Amino acid sequence: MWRDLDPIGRSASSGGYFRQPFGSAERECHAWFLEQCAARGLEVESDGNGNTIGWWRTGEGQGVLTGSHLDSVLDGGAYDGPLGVVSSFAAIDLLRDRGFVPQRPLGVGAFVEEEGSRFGLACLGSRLMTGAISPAAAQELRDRDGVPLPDAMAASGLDPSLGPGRLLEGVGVFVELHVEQGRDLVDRGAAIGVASEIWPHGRYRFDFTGEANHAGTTRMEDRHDPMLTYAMTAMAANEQARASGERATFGRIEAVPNGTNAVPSRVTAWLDARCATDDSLEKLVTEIGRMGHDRAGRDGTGLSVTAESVSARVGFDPDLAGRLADGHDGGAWPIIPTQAGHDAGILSAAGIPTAMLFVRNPTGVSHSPAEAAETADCLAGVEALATSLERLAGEGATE
Ligand code: HGY
Ligand code: MN
Ligand code: MN
Repeated sequence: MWRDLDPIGRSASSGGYFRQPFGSAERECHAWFLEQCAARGLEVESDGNGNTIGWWRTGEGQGVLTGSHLDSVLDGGAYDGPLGVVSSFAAIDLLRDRGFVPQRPLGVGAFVEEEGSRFGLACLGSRLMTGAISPAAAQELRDRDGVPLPDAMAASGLDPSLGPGRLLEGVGVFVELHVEQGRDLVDRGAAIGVASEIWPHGRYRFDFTGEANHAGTTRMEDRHDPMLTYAMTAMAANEQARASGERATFGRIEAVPNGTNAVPSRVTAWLDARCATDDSLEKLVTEIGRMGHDRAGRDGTGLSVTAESVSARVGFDPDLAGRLADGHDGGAWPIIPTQAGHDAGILSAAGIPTAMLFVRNPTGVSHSPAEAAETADCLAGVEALATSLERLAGEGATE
């Protein structure tokens, strides 16, 4: 399965992946997902948002859902998302090899646009599925070329009918396996971990406006340069986050007209901020905005800040996390926080009992072509997921 996915959407120059939702590469991954469901006799259900679940329909009652996402960030790694999906199919194969018969249905899900890398809103598919975003608001989303979400879906052959469908009706619990995006497990010498929480995090668009002018003839003191205000704001964000042990990143920027010999008229930059509490996230972003406005006042430029995607803190069900983490030969799996958002966070916030399993990432690097995981740890992840599914769907599994 891993070899099937390897070449899809992979850049020959960087080795990174470009699997943006409803683009050809991501749709090829989705076709692969349907093939894997068919090969295992899983009954496929989809909603009008592009989310899909393949069900092993045995037993009765609310099902146990696993799975993850197949889309990537721009120039992303191979594991973020797909490792959870491939491990879900492999765990089902392992359970079947062991003659395990689930007492309740087992599903493998693939949620669209988890990264928000095309339409700017993280976990768009799972947010639509749970009603965390309204269809009306989702219809307003556009990609960088101005293509509206419904048009992008229709162009890929989907009939967009956005909003909460019935996909979650049969779901009693969700467990998502994901490559760790950090070094906690490698520093602990542990191959598998369980998530305790997801930090609150958000994405904010900073619009800096200035005065276009000649790069050579305009004296420095006569300029109203939005690039300068942006640069000082980026410095301030970095200093603020360092001071409080939090995270602030400007990773995306657009300058207009983006000319080499002109002072720009406008600079748009996106801040990704992540903090341990909702309150400290609010404080950090407010402070960065304040410092940006202060600098704009000195540069004679303008600034407006717009929150584009905000995810509140998610505390996963501690009993469920403990049930999955305990009772293993090598000792209990560590229960650790993450600063990375996930569909599991959205389903948990929607009230579905949810857990996450992490697979050790030897470097901690993610959202990069260099993202990697050892095969032995990935196989340990399949075993861990199979064991977890057994506990959740086996004999005497409680609701
Ligand atoms: O950006 C994130 O936190 C996640 O990797 N989508
Ligand atoms: Mn992910
Ligand atoms: Mn990611």
